[in-house]
Amino acid sequence: MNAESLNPYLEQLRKKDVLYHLGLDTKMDLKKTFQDTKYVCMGGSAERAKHFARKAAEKLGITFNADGLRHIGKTERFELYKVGPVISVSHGMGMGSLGILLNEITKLLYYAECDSPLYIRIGTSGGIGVDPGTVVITDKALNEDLQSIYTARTLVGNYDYPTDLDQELIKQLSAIRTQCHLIVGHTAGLYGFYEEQLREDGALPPPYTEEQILHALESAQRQNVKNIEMEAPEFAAFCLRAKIRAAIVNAIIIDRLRGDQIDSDDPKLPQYSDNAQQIVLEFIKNTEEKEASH
Ligand code: R2B
Ligand code: URA
Repeated sequence: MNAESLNPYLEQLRKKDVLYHLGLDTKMDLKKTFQDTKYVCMGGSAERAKHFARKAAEKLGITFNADGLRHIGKTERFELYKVGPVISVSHGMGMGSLGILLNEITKLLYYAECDSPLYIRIGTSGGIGVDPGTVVITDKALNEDLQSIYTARTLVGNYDYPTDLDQELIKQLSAIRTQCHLIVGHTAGLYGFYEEQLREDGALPPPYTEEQILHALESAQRQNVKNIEMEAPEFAAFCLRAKIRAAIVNAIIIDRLRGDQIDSDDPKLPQYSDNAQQIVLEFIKNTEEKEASH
């Protein structure tokens, strides 16, 4: 990790720091388990984190001992797996939850003396005029004003941070060929799923009209916003501040120009999130092969 961009107090904390939500602490041999981490892949759900860990093992030809694939730490809040150079971990939904995971996983890797891991969010999202099944690589992570800014709202005031992503990584990821449709575009990350994303199917009466919804979605579409989710600005801003190379790869699971409801009986739903995972798996495999041949 890039120590200069992290909290100088960590060196003192190293003696005893509890990574409470991960169920890990600095009394454990973090170096042994995590020092060789090269890719930290995260998404909302624990089930998808486990699925990705299994797929990563298959892709990299890693076999397990008799107890099979086991999570590390506790699973009350997040679920974390380590497979070769890959951490696969869930971050829950939204920027509140993601922020906790980003802080604790980054401290973990700092304590483990891990060199320069790459962070990739592999998530789901609602498309704007984009078909379900498509995968979007984010080139700009935008807030609700469609600006490349993440605002940390604190008790002493608000702090704005830029959300620039690694353009080289975007290029590398968008060159990956799988059977799914892959596009590059802007992603808006909002603080809620229902009202903030202009849904009409929340529990409370929507304060906006259908005309306003359509106007806002179409205006975002004209500004190259391809999808909407709940984590992009914080993820991008955190990684930029910490000098961690990072990318966001989201599957589209619904086109918001066609409705609000995600059909959980749709047999294609698991395939949609698999599409995003496959691109990242292919990227990891290619990177590993390239490095091995040098
Ligand atoms: C996408 O999906 C989740 C909400 O269903 C949220 O974590 C997100 O960004
Ligand atoms: N995740 C979101 O945040 N919004 C959607 O519409 C779909 C997935």
